[in-house]
Amino acid sequence: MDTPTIQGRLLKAPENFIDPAGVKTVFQEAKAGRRHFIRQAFAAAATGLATGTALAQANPVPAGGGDPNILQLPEHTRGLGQGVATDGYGKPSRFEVNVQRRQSPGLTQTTQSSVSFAPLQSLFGIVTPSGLHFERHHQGWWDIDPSKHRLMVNGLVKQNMVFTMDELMRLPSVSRFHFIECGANTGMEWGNVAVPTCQYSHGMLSCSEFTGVPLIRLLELAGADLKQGKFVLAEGADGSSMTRTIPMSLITSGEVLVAYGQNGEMLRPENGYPLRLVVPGVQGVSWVKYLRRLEVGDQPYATKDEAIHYIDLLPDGTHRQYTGIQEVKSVVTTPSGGQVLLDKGFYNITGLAWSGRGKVSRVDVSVDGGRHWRQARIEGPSMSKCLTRFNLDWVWNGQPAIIQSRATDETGHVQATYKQLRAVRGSRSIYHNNAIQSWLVQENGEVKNVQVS
Ligand SMILES: Nc1nc2c(c(=O)[nH]1)N[C@H]1C(S)=C(S)[C@@H](COP(=O)(O)O)O[C@H]1N2
Ligand SMILES: [Mo]
Repeated sequence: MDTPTIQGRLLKAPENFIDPAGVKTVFQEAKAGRRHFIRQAFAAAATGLATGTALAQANPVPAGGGDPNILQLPEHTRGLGQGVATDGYGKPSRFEVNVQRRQSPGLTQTTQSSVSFAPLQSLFGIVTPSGLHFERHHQGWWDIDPSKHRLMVNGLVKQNMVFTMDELMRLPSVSRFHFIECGANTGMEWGNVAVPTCQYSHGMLSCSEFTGVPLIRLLELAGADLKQGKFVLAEGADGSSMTRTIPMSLITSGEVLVAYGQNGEMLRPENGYPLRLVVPGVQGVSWVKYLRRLEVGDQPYATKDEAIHYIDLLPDGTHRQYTGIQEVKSVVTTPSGGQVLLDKGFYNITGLAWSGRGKVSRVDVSVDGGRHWRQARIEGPSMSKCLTRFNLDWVWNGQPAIIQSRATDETGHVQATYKQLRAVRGSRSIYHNNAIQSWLVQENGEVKNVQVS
């Protein structure tokens, strides 16, 4: 595992880690240094004349003369900054280099059939920057030439149709914010605690503004038989032959999009450029990337990715199929596993909540392992089938604390405890684990992933 403890803010760096100016220092400064720094600055200004010589030595006299008795100013205040467009496509600050999507070593044999997890603990608000969007590929990603890409619509239609990207992009478009969560997110935690951080426990989750054409428009153009045609098969153009059955009821509601846009620009290649299906509320596998074909049919297709994969193993040994909706779920992202609270005192407990059935209506937070709950503030837009940010004020008294969040959605579904979930689903499943997550804050400030029975 590459530098496993460096996941983002509030993290203590391991001994051998050379922190360029690290986020940790920001917090240390906030704790002890800032007032001291201000006091020093004032003292220097007041004794300006007396310390004039020392300052003049430390501070070069500007070319062409000038007052040497000025405060010691940093280079970025005295010098000339960089010009525009040195980076035609901008990048994050070099100080943010530890905010990365990461793989879980040993999870898969090849990186082409693997997952990278989004660094949820380092993100603000609800939008996942496109470069940090989690990735899940069954056979590697491609950067497909959009001028050569085609989308075919066939099956129970009057007229088979083939669209070019240009043709699709001439149609009226919509833009909507939605989360995408892999059905296997949190899947490693079914039996016991397995991973250290929320990046690994919940990071197969991202949220973007997607732009595209409602799939129903394309079906109308092709004259689809919406009486007989109860399902649509979606097929990707990569070697994984990713094929999924989408129920027509989701499509006629206008929610399912054939999308080319993500956060204001074209989709990233890793996320399906130039075209992917967006199926709000439904597990990621149905969001077929490199989308090349849609077939209207009268029954589910029972493809490999729905007959034998993405199914729920139940305690009696049977499997459940076609359980694609991502039920109500939430996770506290700070404080979370791998982070370190530097001192007791005030903290903003913050996290994300979402539901595949609609809006999140309420989030409760406990700091004592579920004995008492306080209602968290839901911040900013609370949209349907979209990530929702919640915050709660908390003063840590330095004692061990177990932090949990419990979300409720607008249909009344409430997130279950592990005990409740395992009673119904067992502990050997992979998919659709939406249990309440617990983080233990230890006396030394270190935060650990734990499960409360
Ligand atoms: N064509 C194609 N579509 C695909 C996949 C794939 O491997 N190939 N993986 C699926 C799975 S399992 C998930 S969780 C999501 C992941 O989307 P992302 O890589 O944009 O995060 O894409 C889905 N669509
Ligand atoms: Mo997935």
